[in-house]
Amino acid sequence: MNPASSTPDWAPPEGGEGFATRIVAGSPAAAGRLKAAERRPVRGPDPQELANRIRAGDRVALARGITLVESRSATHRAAAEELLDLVNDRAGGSLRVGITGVPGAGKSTFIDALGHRLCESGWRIAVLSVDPSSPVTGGSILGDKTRMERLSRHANAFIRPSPSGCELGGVARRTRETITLCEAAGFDTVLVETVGVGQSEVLVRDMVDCFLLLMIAGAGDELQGMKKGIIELADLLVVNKADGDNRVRAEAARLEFSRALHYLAGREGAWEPPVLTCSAQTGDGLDEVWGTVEKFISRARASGDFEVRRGTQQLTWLQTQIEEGLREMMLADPAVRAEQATVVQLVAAGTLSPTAGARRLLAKLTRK
Ligand SMILES: Nc1nc2c(ncn2[C@@H]2O[C@H](COP(=O)(O)OP(=O)(O)O)[C@@H](O)[C@H]2O)c(=O)[nH]1
Ligand SMILES: [Mg+2]
Repeated sequence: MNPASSTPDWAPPEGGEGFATRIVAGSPAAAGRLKAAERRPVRGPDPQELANRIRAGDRVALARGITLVESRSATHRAAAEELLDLVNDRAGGSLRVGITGVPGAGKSTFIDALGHRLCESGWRIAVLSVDPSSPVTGGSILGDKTRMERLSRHANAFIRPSPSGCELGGVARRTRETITLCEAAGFDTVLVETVGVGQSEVLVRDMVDCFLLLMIAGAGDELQGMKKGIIELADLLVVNKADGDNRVRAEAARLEFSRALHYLAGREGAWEPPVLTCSAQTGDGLDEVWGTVEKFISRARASGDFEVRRGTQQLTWLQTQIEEGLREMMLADPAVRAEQATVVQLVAAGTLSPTAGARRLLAKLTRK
């Protein structure tokens, strides 16, 4: 159970051609790779054994299980689904908190400091990051590892960055399943770090119970732009780096954000997201931040909003899984594949409309 003595949790997903195989719609090369993957079945770990070990809190097994759900090989996918079924009764047991903010806002430092406090109080914390732009072997992941150094050494913590080279939707889809595995392993709090630069926070908002936006004073237009989209998703806003000379500016930013939030329509009767300040570096304000998260959750539980939100998230997941399944069926279908090149050519040449082309390919799938 000592993280220092086991396989590092932040290790890049090992082996498996699935990781190297990116299936690109319509690409004959991709179809070839898919065929090759089918011909050479990869022997994955036994789902039942993995499930037992994960349930027992074995973090090496948890890391393997996550690698399995992240894999793109068809063989691995089947094993991953079996594994998820085997632990499904333990799903939903954690408090899931999403943390977003522009790069450099201090998310990793914040999670390290907050997570460490929570671990010291006996909580078991899993940290997942959703950052498709981070190559595992360089840049921000190594930075994150350093910045979450204290937390990564704690026996109650488990840290897992997202795999490299994944497209955004894929990362978020697997993150949802990774949350389930962490819950099966007995983690009672899952913190999901996501970069506030695009679509990822919408996807992450869809899988957490509380969504926290970490901000900094004086980030200018970047933050002003964020006001439109991300601020409206947040359940709680925190201005970080309120330390030293920056305290006054952070407090001014807090007031400004409070005012901006107040003018956002459609929040009557609902929870009005509080705006707090903290310093991830000194630890000032972190207890208040967590206290507010807990208050938000207990209010949501009392009002029934908690269950409604989780229920909606389950349905969104169902929908996503169906869409993914359909896409995979399309890509793997021999009749569709045989017709695809012709349709692509005709549409590119302007002879066939995209709508008619899509219908022609879909008809191949439905005529079974
Ligand atoms: N002064 C100060 N610096 C901080 C604080 N939190 C983070 N930083 C620094 O801000 C930089 C970016 O932090 P990081 O956690 O990597 O941000 P992320 O990109 O949002 O994960 C690092 O140099 C941190 O040391 C804070 O509360 N106060
Ligand atoms: Mg970070």
